[in-house]
Amino acid sequence: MSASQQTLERSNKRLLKVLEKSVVERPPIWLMRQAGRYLPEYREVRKGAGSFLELCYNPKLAAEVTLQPLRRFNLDAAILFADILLIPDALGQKVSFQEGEGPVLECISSEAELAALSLDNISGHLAPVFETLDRLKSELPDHVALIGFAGSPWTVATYMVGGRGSPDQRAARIWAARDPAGFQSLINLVVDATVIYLREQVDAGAEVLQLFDSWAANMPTAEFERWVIAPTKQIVAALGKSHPGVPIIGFPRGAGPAIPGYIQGTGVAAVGLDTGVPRDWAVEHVQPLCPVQGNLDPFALVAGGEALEREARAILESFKGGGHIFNLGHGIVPETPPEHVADLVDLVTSWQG
Ligand code: 1CP
Repeated sequence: MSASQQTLERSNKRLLKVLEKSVVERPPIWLMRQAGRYLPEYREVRKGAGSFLELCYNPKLAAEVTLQPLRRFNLDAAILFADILLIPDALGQKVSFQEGEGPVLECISSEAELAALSLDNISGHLAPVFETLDRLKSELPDHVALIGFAGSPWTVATYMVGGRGSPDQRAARIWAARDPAGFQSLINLVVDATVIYLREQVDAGAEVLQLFDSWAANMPTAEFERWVIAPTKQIVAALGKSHPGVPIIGFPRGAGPAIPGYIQGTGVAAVGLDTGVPRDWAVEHVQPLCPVQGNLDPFALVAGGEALEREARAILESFKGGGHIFNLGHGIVPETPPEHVADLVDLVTSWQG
């Protein structure tokens, strides 16, 4: 493909345009967890797929559930159907998903236990994910961008150490405080695995990457710099070297006033804002640094009607002066009526700022 064709192809995609800092007439929209249990057709595929991990490692079905929301809604991006916990699984840690309970992992609590994990089979183990991307590449409409993703090392490590999601990530926080050098070895391993994983996602067709740092809240400044910013910076730099021009969206959920330092310290191309970030503050302190994504309360999407319309319009108005990608402040919850998603997508795609 010639350079001019490449430019043409990219320029069809509103999400890529915003990430390249071009001006667009309305923001692109995609939604975190746009594939998932709120869609009856997802529940149907999920029932027949075996375990949740089996669904993630089945390229045909994973591609199918990635495409389901795009058949219903006029979204500007598809996000690979996978999970942030495929990395510990690929490293050799036992991961399972308990029905109605979320993920359960066999905990790692010391540097010695890291010896059981290995980078050797990352690519082989995750090959089905790359095949999912390869299938999606040829099936997406021209204007739809393909997003790959991984968890950020800190968030992935909180699950590896704690064995499950927790409100305060205490197991990882305590290990990091008690034995920073040992915990650093775990973070380094996850950084290396994530770089391999994301590089192969791009080779397989991902055009944008997102790093989910779901548990980046409430960290003391020095810990935030060491465990959130530094590993993210390493990943951004490594991808920038091997795959220049592929934008990475960082989502340090709950980081609040640390967000500007996160952007400057990591070099991410855009940043996700959770629902708690005040918009006026973000317009002044975040949007001048990079495009912003998100902020809509997932529960406004459950409520629908006037509450949804009011919130969505307020976000569109707030961010219309700079780079903006419309999204939620966290993932769609299972009780969301799909009709409300249709209403939201109609509102955003017909909006004329
Ligand atoms: O049975 C089911 O269907 C399980 C529900 C589910 C789904 C649909 C899980 C279990 N993971 C996923 C897919 C998923 N996970 C995607 C797919 C793409 C899309 O957005 O449509 C993505 C991007 C993720 C990312 C992910 N997994 C995160 C980061 C985002 C976030 O929500 O904060 C996290 C923390 C996970 C772990 C995880 N996987 C699943 C659950 C229930 C959880 C969270 C558990 C907890 O609260 O700690």
